[in-house]
Amino acid sequence: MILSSQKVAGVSQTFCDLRFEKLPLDQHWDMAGISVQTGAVRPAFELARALRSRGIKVVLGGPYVSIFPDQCRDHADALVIGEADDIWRDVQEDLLAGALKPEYRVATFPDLSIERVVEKSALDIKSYFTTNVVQNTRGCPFSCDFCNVHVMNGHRLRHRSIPAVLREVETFLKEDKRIFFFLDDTINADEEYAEQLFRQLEPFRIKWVGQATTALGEKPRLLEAFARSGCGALLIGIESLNDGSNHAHKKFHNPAARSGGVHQVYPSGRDLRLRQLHLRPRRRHP
Ligand code: B12
Ligand code: SF4
Repeated sequence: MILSSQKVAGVSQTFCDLRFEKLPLDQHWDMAGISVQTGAVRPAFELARALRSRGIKVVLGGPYVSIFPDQCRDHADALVIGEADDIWRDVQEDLLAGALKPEYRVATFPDLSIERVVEKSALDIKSYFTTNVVQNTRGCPFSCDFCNVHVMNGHRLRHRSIPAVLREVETFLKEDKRIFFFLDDTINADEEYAEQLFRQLEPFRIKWVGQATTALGEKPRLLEAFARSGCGALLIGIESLNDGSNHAHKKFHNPAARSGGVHQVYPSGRDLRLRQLHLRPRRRHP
């Protein structure tokens, strides 16, 4: 959605979600961009080969490409290394000019406080459980050694402006009234920002899910703001209840000692699983 909203005159973009669509290989495009996650490297490279054998230029981007560009070079005409929000336009312009470069490396993390309007026009809305996916912040202050987010998006939390998020929610609601997924890796990482944002989201009367840490259990004001703004569930990553194991993997939040906090967040004590906890806020739209 973010990249297909970066429009260049003379270029039209279509989107194919390979999770449930088959790529119509009988059609011709000048270029195909493939988003590569680590678990999908092999099919991504196979697809790249098939497209290139048909004379279609292939650009690879996404987490795997940004972290392991050397492993990807042979499989693409161009690589985009890093967050492509501002560089995708350059790639399209170079394609038009017949001057595609082998590598586009994003020098600095995009400044998220600059408003970039995100459109859903490339999506077939009815094919999804919801298309209301919104990212308020990017980056992660933590350094869990099994995770690429802090490598790919940096340790500093970058925020979108609250008015820009509110405008996006308002616009998205016109096309799709279903639940929102706030994609932030830790929705409570900046508690002040989160409280302000979710208090201002209350009037929209949305339902939403997100990802949080157990620190939330010790923040009743923030929890209340989440509940009142329509929070239906939060995913919390608890890889182990053994702090020795957690610390060996540089995971220091969600410690076992905070299980009291977890009970505060989850008063029913139900739905406790090792990887995810589902939050049931006590009050919703009183
Ligand atoms: C939301 C989310 C999901 C949702 C997606 C919902 C939806 N409809 O969008 C769900 C729950 C379905 C999901 C599932 C999975 N996810 Co997930 N998910 C995320 C999360 C939290 C946000 C993704 C996102 O939208 N980010 C915001 C956008 C702006 O960032 P981005 O995707 O990186 O894209 C930027 C750049 O990478 C680049 N870029 C990306 N693609 C491309 C393509 C081209 C051509 C170009 C030029 C540039 C480019 O430009 C973009 C703009 O800056 C990320 C963590 C994160 N912070 O990114 C994990 C993450 C992407 N998920 C991950 C994983 C492992 C999975 C699963 C495999 C989990 C599993 N075991 O089932 C599945 C895979 C599903 C699938 N087949 O795609 C990993 C990937 C790790 C890796 N090294 O590849 C991540 C990074 C989390 C982590 N660190 O573990 N996920
Ligand atoms: S807190 Fe989450 S996003 Fe941040 S480094 Fe750890 S696992 Fe990754």
